[in-house]
Amino acid sequence: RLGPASTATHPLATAPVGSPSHNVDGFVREFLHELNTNQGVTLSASSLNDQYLALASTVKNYLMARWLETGLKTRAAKVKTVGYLSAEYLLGRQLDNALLASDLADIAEKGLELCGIDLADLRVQEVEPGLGNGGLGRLAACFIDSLATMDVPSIGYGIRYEYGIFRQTFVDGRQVEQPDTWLALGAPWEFPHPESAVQVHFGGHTERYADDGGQERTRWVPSWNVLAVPYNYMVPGYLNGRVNTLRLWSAQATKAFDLQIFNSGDYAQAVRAQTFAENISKVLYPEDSTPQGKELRLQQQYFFVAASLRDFIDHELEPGFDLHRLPERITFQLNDTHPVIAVPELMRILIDEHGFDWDEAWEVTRQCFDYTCHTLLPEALEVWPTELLGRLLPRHLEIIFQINDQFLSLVRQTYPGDEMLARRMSMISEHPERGVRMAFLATVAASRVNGVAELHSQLLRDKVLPDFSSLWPEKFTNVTNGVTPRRFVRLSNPLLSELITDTIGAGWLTDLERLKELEPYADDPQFRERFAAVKAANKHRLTDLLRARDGIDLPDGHLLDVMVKRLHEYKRQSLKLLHIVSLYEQVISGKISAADLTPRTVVFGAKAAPGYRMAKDTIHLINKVAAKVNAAPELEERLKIAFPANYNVTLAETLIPAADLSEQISLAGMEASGTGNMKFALNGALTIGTDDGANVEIRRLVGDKHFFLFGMDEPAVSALGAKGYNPGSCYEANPQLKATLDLILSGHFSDGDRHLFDSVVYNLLNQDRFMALADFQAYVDTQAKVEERYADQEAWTRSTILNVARTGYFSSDRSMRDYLQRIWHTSPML
Ligand code: GPU
Repeated sequence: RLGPASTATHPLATAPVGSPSHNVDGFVREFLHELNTNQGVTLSASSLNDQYLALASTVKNYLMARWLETGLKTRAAKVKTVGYLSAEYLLGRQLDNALLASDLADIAEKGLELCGIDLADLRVQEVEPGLGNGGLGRLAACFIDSLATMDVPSIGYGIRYEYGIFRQTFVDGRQVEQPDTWLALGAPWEFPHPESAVQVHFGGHTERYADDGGQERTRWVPSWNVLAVPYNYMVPGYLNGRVNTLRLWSAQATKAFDLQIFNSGDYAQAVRAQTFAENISKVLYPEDSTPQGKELRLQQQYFFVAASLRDFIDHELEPGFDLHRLPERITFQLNDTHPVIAVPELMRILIDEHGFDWDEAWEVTRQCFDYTCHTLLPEALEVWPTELLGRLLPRHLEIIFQINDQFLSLVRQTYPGDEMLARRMSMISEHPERGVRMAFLATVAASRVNGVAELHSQLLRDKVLPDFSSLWPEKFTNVTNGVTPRRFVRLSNPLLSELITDTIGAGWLTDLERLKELEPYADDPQFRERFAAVKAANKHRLTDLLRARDGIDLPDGHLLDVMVKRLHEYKRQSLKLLHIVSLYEQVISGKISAADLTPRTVVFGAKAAPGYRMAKDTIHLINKVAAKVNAAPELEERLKIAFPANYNVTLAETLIPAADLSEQISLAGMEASGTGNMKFALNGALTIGTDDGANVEIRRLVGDKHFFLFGMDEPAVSALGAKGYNPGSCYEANPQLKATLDLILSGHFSDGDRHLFDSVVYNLLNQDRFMALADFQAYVDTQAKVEERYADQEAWTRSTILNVARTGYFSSDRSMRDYLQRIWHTSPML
């Protein structure tokens, strides 16, 4: 920091200057001013991009006073802040959300019109910040929106990746990844603060020394460092005047690097060193629900966590604050294990830098952290090799060993003689190499550990962390995920929002349980007609988008069946595909006629992790099947597949409101929660789903009659696994399943190549870890029930209305309320 910026006593020095006038005139002035002064162009000479950037600046200017006031007010109140630590924030486009939160949407539309500009043309200029992979990153974005809307002081901390999640393209049906250059045309929403950069250290060794009082102490002597430059983003609450901060860190080489460049004479080598430092925030790891055991990834994790703790302690707290009282002022939420290195980092700060003794430091640290687990897949739990940790963060590894020793002595004290248990619970695993189990470290350190849906939290206790939940039953809790209704209802579905407000009045957007008031209207034929008209209009909106975006033509009048989520075996896109191929096979082989089919378009949207072979092969297969099915005259246009590339938040916003059927078909016990499932229900789609994740709660709320449940439940899955599952016997026993798989194996979808999809098909036949074949018949039968209901449009619409009316529970505002009560023990600052 450069020290106090000003000691001026003039009132304007401490209060923000006023906002532009909140009317069309004021808006146009501000917009033209931004265009002239920021973009350096006149209106008549401006490009669309100039106009978009000027519009973004204009909206920011309206929010600015509120942002500054929020900071002043929160600091003065000295209340507890929620520090959300997340390696991912999948934000989606910012413009519409900022317009909505500042109540400027209408004013901007009219003002721009006066300037001869269509707001819609500027919206599409924005490249969404895709700084996350999928559900986990999008959840973080929903949570910070809700915290701001609920007036909770909070800071989101994360990484400003220069390249976000890759842009997916298809070449001959195969996924090809392109870099996501989201910053290329300007980044109008961010506020870089290079002057507030903090140093983050790596490497080196530790030493013991005696302090002035003769006490033995430890210091870390690191061997290299980088600068972490904060980029602040506004997180505006909905019409409530609060604007919180999202602080994302960008890596920059330190001056020491620059000096080396100057002194060494080896210019190329020095620049390489700079590149090395700046690589840390270069790119988002495109992994989802699989850990990346890469050194750079660990560097990223420590980089953003160390910068965030430093930032909070040195810059958010008042100078001289007594860190023994830190838990009164911050509660850090660990979004999965990615930020867990924050635990030994806080211990190091307290002990090595502030002279705390071990017990004091531990007492503070464990009160400062809570941990959310987002998975049950054993292979998705991070384990960092001690060799790597020790090389990159030697002091942290020492501290982890000491936390572990202390923890294991507690275990031995509590369960004398049970050495097996102590070994099972150790944070250090010995196979296949020595490594730190980050989930165990998080569980030991955290005050509270939560799963993300009721079933998931239960399985977390029973299957992933059973020893820990016996030791500390009260530590474990559940908070079911939620989604922000501002983005995923109001902005993405304006017609439905209008209909809701028309029917039950305003106020539901911040009190989503009020959707219940729609229930009686499910029986009102006039309302049903209006509701169905909204769905039809949303389908047309999607049709227009997909034609322009992807050159895809959606047929009219089809049941729109949508499966959008990361491509993962456990999510079972392959089961959806088998259903389609089965229908197709029955028609081309003459078992049924095309007239028997309910006209249906299946939409897929899915990215595969670039290194995940099976997922990429599945994408290839879907595209190949799509090509064949879409061209088959036998189907008489009654079955279509659309697979638009590069599914992202922006596409979701148009796709979800258009959907009739939501596919949530993971193997029971595998999907921690799901959040897409909630978005679909809230937008009037019916779910076909397994008894998994938050599906369980959706079904309980909407009622069995309005949810298409199929397949094994989790106990059945476990039992089958224990008994020994043989997918081959499903194939042999089910002639239609056999015909379906045989058609793929015959080369029908691969121009006669009988081996192109061996990996996918033989995996299903021989291994099928996620038991797609076991659930095939139940799935197909339940799809027939879907078609039956769809044939009765009045009954269908009635069910969709009840889905909307009964799923207000899934607002992320409710999730935040649960976190506040069960975990953070703090309240909104009104
Ligand atoms: N999830 Br672990 C991710 O998106 N990425 C991950 O690395 C891990 C979990 C998802 C879960 O798969 C999904 O079920 C859940 O709804 C979401 O996190 C948010 O909790």
